[in-house]
Amino acid sequence: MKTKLILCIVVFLAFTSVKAQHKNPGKNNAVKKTVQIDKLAMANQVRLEFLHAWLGYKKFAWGYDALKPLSKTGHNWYAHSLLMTPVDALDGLLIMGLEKEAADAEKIILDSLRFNYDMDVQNFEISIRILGGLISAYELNNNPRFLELATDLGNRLIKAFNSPTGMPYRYVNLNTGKTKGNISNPAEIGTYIVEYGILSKHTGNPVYFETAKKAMLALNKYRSKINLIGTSINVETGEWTNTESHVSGCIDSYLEYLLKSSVLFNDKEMKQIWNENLTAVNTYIADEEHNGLWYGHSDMNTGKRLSTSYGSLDAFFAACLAMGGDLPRAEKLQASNYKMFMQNGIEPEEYDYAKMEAINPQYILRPENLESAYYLYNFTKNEKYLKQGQDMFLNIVKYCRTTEAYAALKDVKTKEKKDYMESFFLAETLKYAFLLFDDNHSIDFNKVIFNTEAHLYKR
Ligand code: DMJ
Repeated sequence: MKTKLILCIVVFLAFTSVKAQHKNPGKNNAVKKTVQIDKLAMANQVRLEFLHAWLGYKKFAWGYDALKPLSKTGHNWYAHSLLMTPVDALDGLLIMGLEKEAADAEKIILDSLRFNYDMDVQNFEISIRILGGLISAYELNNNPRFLELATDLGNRLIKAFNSPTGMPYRYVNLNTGKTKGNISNPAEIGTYIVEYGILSKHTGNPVYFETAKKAMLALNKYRSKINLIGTSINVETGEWTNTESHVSGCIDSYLEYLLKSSVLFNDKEMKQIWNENLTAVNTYIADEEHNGLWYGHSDMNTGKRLSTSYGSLDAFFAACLAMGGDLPRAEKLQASNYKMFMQNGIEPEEYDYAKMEAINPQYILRPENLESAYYLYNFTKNEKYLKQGQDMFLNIVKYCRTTEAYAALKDVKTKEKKDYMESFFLAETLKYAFLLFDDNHSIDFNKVIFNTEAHLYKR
């Protein structure tokens, strides 16, 4: 069983790995001479820190959704655990070659994860973390029980889409299918097509892909005359309840999934919608300030600037721009991302780029800045992105590490810690850091795609 698992991972990684040298030997020899970062040492250090955080979870919160690293206890999102941290961490453990730990994660998932609970769950979060993680686990180890779990969960979550418009409600009861939360937002409406599309591929049942796409098309119908979307919308009527447009939380991953679904499924309709949204975003949301390129907030109907607010979530957009082919803008935005991160050593949740000061000073171990450094490095091979990644990662170690794991920060200025370690710290932040430095498993973007929680799938 173990040999079979290792064999599958090796085959998967061989399938996805195209070392940069193979693609362009001349260019990469040149890069090699000037590289000052010891990538191997950095990859090893990230792996050790991943293990440190994971072992903290295991020691104090095994079986719970997440670790509270200061009180050293476990935390569940709902009445019953959905094993969020093991599911989110599993593909990272496999990619980093932490086989014994991966086996323990697999065992607890296969032994005890179940979904037949009378419990309202947030459709978006459970989809990107749990459904997304289970599908990735299935692709990595081919164990049909992961696909069974994913299909069971998908069949429960899909009931959330049962609204007059086809846009999903925010919450769904896993047992009864009863929904609630008719005021939703583009991210929670349109971040399913990657997971659902791949579930359709593996099960042969098109309903998941079709349902997710229908919701995106419904949302697209309500965009403004200038092609912008707002922050919140009623999924029953299509009426906007907040018309502020931006690329931040509540909108971010909808844009990401327009682009990723167009690539993953070669979907022309999604490609066109992505292009139209992107043009509007670059016209009305982008903001060239004295200190660089940023994306602020504007009214979706008039395009009028409402605020110069940016933040750690917005940092993902540099990766999107790069993947969409706009490297000049992507590189400019990543320069701003890095500036925001390093100003206090760690980036704040929300940042006023005109005043260059934190609006919301906390840092909850978010990945987006490292994610964008990783994408930019992959597309440009410019070693400055290795340096950015190294600086950001080492500062996270410096300020967020605890004796037993990692903790969020209440304030990036005081560095006072907060008693929570999000599962995405393992699923995304440390995975992107590892992949940035790791040469053996470097991912060829033409062969894999990441969901918004950094779970990776074959294209
Ligand atoms: C993750 O859960 C996902 O990346 C999501 O799209 C928004 N951001 C968090 C991590 O910051």
